[in-house]
Parts: sequence; structure tokens; C-alpha cells
Amino acid sequence: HAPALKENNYKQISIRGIPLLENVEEVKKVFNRHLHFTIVKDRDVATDHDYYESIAYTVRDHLVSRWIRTNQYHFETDQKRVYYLSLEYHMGRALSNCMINLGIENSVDEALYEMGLNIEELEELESEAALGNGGLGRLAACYLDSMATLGLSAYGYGLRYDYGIFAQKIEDGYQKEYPENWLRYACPWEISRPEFLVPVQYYGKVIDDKDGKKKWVEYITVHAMPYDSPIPGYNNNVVNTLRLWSAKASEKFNFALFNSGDYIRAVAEQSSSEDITRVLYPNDDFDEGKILRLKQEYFLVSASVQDIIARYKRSKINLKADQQVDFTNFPDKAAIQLNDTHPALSVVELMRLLIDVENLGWDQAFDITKRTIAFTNHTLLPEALEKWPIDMFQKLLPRHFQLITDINAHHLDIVQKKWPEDKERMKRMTIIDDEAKKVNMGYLSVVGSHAVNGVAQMHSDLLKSTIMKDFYELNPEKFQNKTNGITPRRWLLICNPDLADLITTKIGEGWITDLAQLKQLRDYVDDEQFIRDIQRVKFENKERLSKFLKKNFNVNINPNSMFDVQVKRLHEYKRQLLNCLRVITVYNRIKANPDKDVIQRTIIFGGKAAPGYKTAKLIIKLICNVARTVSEDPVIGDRLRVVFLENYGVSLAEKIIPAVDLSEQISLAGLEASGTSNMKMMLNGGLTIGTMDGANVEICEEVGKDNIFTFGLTYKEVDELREKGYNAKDYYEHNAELKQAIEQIRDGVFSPEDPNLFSDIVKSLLESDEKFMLLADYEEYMKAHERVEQLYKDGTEWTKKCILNIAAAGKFSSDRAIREYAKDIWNVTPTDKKLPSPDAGRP
Ligand code: KOT
Repeated sequence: HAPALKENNYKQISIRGIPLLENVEEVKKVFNRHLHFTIVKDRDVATDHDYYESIAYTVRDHLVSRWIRTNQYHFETDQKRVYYLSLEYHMGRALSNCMINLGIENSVDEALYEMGLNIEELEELESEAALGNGGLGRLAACYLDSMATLGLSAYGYGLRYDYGIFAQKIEDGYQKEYPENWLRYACPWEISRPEFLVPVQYYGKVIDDKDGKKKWVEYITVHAMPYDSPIPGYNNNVVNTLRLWSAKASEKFNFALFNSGDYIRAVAEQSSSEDITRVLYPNDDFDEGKILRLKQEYFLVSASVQDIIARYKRSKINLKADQQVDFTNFPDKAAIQLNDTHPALSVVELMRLLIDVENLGWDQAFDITKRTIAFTNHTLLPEALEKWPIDMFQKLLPRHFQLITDINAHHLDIVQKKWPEDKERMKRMTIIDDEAKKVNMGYLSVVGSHAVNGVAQMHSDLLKSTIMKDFYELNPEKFQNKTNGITPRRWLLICNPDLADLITTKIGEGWITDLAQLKQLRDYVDDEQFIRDIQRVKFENKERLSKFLKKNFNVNINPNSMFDVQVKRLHEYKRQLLNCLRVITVYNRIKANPDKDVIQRTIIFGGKAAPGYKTAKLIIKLICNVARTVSEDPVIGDRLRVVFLENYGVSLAEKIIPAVDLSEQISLAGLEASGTSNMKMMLNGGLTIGTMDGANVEICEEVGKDNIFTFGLTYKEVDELREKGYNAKDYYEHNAELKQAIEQIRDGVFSPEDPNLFSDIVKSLLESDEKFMLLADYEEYMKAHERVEQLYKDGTEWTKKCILNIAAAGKFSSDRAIREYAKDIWNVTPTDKKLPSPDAGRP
């Protein structure tokens, strides 16, 4: 191509394989066939979205035989299967991911180009599957990618919400939520499987059957309809499955009405049971405790566990068994991983199916259950820990309540044997709290599984010393750490192709599936040409982001300034407000000293607040108002620019992360279990300014403390300060700049039209029990930023540290994390062998 193309179509030029002419011709043919036969349009009437769909179907065609083959292979080899259960999957767009993992992106690019279409524009038309809130849902998506890439026989199970996370608009500085109908156009990636419909039961009662067995009767039934999506591994011909369940009314549901002749009403009322999978609860790190959420959790669990058992029964191991299936080997053939407590009912559902349906004895059923299930905890925040009211639980799931009662009795019996005199301990450890009238899902998850893990070393340690201390003392062997990771495919190869190419020219492409190889980049830390290339790539990424923001949001930012970025869910513990106080101070300093030479900064915020989270929404408004004040102030010029980006999610992250200079990771120590945006920014050459919290601790270990800006209280200091009594007013009185910033908020400097608008924020900041101790870390945070500024003035020194950060990011690959789960929890073996390509014979 002519070099001029590069700017609009930068993926065109890549070292990742030159398209073969015959592939290009084939792609064009298939594309045209889909436009004609699948979309049923001709060129005169086809829309851009039709072109997107045609290319999506074309790419999907390349997946199909690999997908079928993978299933055949898994049946033939009958290796142990891994089942990942999660209420959230924040997948993002599929098209570019599929092309890259199949290695066909260059042919597709070329074919579209020859037909006068632009792949990057078409990619933007895909609505993203945003079936998650934040880190927890995105982690599930990264793990699916790694499990496929490592050749595991792995399945994701989740819910197919009609509405995923809401679309965020910022109107007059306020967050507004809009429904995001991601299924408005049919989704080309999913295949419905009505033949595998599964019944899920609710309500009713339990009676004693003649043969002394418990029988659940008079329940209502809702059907779970599976929708399968392909999960391609990287360049290994593996295509695993993500199975999402959608609620379908059962005709029996309104049997009475149907029979009474009220046919129209009976059909109309079916929709109420289909509400179960209507919408994702938009809370991150927070449990709302609504019955509809409990219905969702059971819906996922019941459908999935029945499906898992059905697959076990159909498996090779049972081929010879004609009548009675032997469940002894079930834990050797299935591992179920719980993504937090949200699918914790798996423990009881597996028990119920083994006992009531498969006729196993209680002890054997419990042994099998524990050996099958493992549990990942993602948060210590008390408001996020699920506890269901006994009444609600018992009414909705009467048989499960009985089984939990049995499990609890069994569990407390063991506790009593170990600590005979310790009544207090028994009270603390009960799964069913009769005083609070709650069922503790965290405790149920620990008792019902053989492994429990946190998501970063520090978090796993805190789990053992705080909320799960008693359980750790009971079963120390269960507790593990599995530090989170991110997939290097989406978070470097796809989102930052120029950096990926640059790295590959130096160290080859092994890093794509073995991220630890990045450490070879250390050899080039003094290579002047490499330093300049890294700088160029970062600058071009910043330019690209600037243009995108200009075009789509009419936001102006200057790519020559430092991009200082905090993008993540809005939550008080993440302390976006501390960043905001810092911004106000920087503003005040420029005003006070307009002639001083300072570096130009663009401070970027982005993130959604839960719709019911008043304080978080007010913080968004404050940031927006500060941004407005700064931009309207003629003294400031281009030295400081503050922007709040609308609708942060996976797709926007893919554009922002490659452009980050400085990564803000400033939670109060002890509260961010891991964090994963910290890893994404590091991998893309951003430097971290952060507290010693979550995975920041390990980032610091990997890169060395000279190559990261750490500040603030350690967890231990937070603990001691809380013990001694945190006094916000002390900090306020003793730091003039801090005092000034807070007074400006209080006096309406940022909200002249309504001077009291932020009074709640001011009040809470100064309370002595302010939970997130913002003021305690302010001064050190400001000093850390001065170190940042100092370093940034020396472009070469800064870039060397960027290189060292990229080189040290290897540990944070989700491939590493999944290898650890595979070895220490699931007992399965990853492979780097490729499956035979689809044109080879049947396995
Ligand atoms: C809790 C309740 C509902 C929805 C989400 C949560 C949740 C999210 N709990 N923890 N998380 C985050 O999980 C990420 C992945 O492990 C972590 O990196 C992050 O620190 C957690 O806050």
C-alpha cells in the first residue's frame, strides 16, 4: 500500500504474516456469499452494519470446523473438564479477537481493503458483550482466552442478560444511565441450542417420600435456553465454548390459566419468568440482596450443574454403564470454579442432584462436591459479601435450605470436635446465622470446596488473617493465592499493534503465549533507537486517542502532554476523590505561580458509578465541574486539562490503555483485592503511581521500587491508624494546600450556580471515621507526583523506565495465572500442542 494509508488504516502494515493471495480471494467470495444468502442484501441497499455482519459471518465460518473438532477431541480424549461459573463476563468485541487468534486478520484486512471497505470502521459497529461490571467480569473473559490458548478442556457458564451494563452518558456533569440493547441486531457469534433446554425449579415445598427420601414438590419451572459462543485459543486450532443461559417460560408455568381458557393472559404472563435474565445488576463490589438476583444466581447454577452432570453421563467413562452411572470418578472428570460467591449455590445444587436425583448417600455426595468445587474470593469489603435472608432463601429454595442446614450441622460438628469449649468460635463460624437470620454464602463456599483463593498475594494473606481467619485455622491446606492476570492477546497484541510489532522485531513473537519472555527487552534499555521507537509508538497512540476523542466526544486533548489516567469503576475506596483533590491543588499552584515552568498534563478519568450509589455519582459531578473550571480559566492555558470520559468499558479501554503515560492506582491499602487495569497499563508502557495495595505490591516487586511511584500508608499503618483513631481534621489543619482545596469545594468555587452542591463530600472528608482516609495520604501523594514530574522532564529516563515496566509485566499474564489454577487447584495439564488443523482427518 501507499504509505499515506497507514494513518487511517494502521493495522494494514504489520509483520504478522503477509496475506496469501488465495486466502484474500476466498475471503472476498465468502463475504459476498454471506451478504447475499445470510444478510439478504445487495450492494445498493447494504448498510455498513450489513457489511460488519457479513465479515463477522465470514470469520465465524473459519471458527466452525475448529469448534466442532475441539468438541470431538474433548469427547475422544475425555480429559478432566474445567467449568468456570460466573455471573459476569465482560467479553468486549469478538471480531478482531477471532481474526487475530485464527491468524486471518491480514487476509481479511486486505480483502476488505480491495473491496473498498475499512476493517477498523466495521469493527466499531459491533456492539460489545458487556455482561459485567468491572474487574471481576473482565477477569472471567481473560481466563476463558487463556484456558483456550493453553488447550484446556474448559467451559464458561454464565447468563445471557438482554441488557448488560448500562450505557453511561454525562449530561451537565451528571451520570445518566441508558439501557444498552446489545442484542438489537442479532449477534452473529452466538448459537442457540433449544435442544438442550434445561428446567430450573423455584418455590414449592419438600415432603417426605414413601421410601424415606426428600421430595421437592409444587415448584414452578422456568426453562434455561443455552446460547453458545466460541472462545478461540491463540493459534492452536482450539475453540472452546462459553455457554450463556437465557430464561424461557415453561408452558406448564401458566397451566391453570391455559386450562381456564384465558389463553391470551397465560401467554402474556410468560414474560414475567423470562425477566430472570433480563438485566445485569450494575453493582461492583456491592451486594444489593434482591430476590431477583438470588433467582439469577440459582438459574445459572442449576442449569449449569445439570448440564455438567449430563455431560459426565454422556462421557466416555460412562459409555459402558447402561443403567447406574458411577459418580466415584466425578471429581477426576470435572472441576467447578466459583467466580466469587455469586454461583455459591453450586455446592448445594450438586448435593441435591447427587442425593435426590442420582440416589447417592449424603457423605459420598458431600465428598464428591468438595473435591469438585473450588472458590475464588475477590473482595474483603463487608458490603459486598453475600448474605441472604433466611426467609427469602427458604421460600425460594426450600430443598436447598434443608441441605445447607445439614451441611452446617456437619461443619459445626467438626468445629466443635476441634475446639470443644469454644462457643464463640462456633457462633462466628456458622453458615446459617440464626440471630441475624442470614445465610452466609462466603462460608458456604469455603465449607463446600477443597480450595479457596484470593486474587493477589496481599489479598490472599488478608483473607486468612481477617474475614476467613477461623476457616483458615480449621483448614489451612485449603487456602491459596492466585494473583490475577490479563490476556496479552487483547491487552497488547490487539489493542496496541505498533508496540506489539516493535517488541516482536526485538525478541520475536514468543511473548504472545509466554509473556515472561518480555524480560529480554531489558537488553535494549540503553538502545537509543529502541528508546526513540518506543517514544514514537506511545506518541502515535496518544495522537490516535486524541483524534478518536475529538471525533466521537468532541473532547480536545493535546498529545504532547502527559496522559495521567485513572479509569476504573467509581468507588469511594478507589479514591478518585483523592485524585480530584490533587487536580485542584495542581490548578491552584499554576494560578499562584503562572510563570513557573511546569509539564503539560492531561488528567483523564473514566468509569461508571452504580446507579444507586449517590456519593460516587456526586464525585463524578465534582470531577466534571473541576474540569470545567480548569478549562474555562485563561491563566491555565495548555498546562492542565481535565477530562471525564463517558462510558468507560472494554472497547474504550482498548483505545485508552495504549496511550497511558501514568497509571493511577491509589486505593486505600487493604481494599483493592488485586486490580487489573494496573497490569494493562504497565504492559503498555505506563508507569504506575500507586499505594501498596492489591497487585500493586507485586508490580513493585517485579519492576523494582525505582521504577514505580509508590506512596501512602501501608496496610499495617492503616490498621494502626484506625486503632489509634484517624483524625481527618489534623491533616486538614496542617496542610495549607489541602485546606485550600477543600475550602474551595465547600465555598462553591466549582459550583457557583449551587454553592452547596458538594457539601456532603466536604462533610464526609472531614469526618473522623471517614473510611478511606483520603486526607492521610494526600501529602505523600502530592510528593509522589512531584517525583513523576521531575522524571517526565527527562524524556529518555522516563522511557527507559517504560521499557523496564514492559519488560517486567510478564508475571501478569492470565496464562501464568491459569497455569497455576490448572496445577494447584484443577489438576489438569496445559499443552502447547496444536490441535490438528480443520482440513486434517477426524481425531
Ligand atoms: C462483588 C460483588 C458484585 C460484583 C462484583 C464484585 C467484585 C468485584 N468483587 N471484587 N471485584 C473485583 O475483582 C477484580 C478481579 O479479581 C479485582 O481485581 C478487584 O480488585 C476487585 O474489586
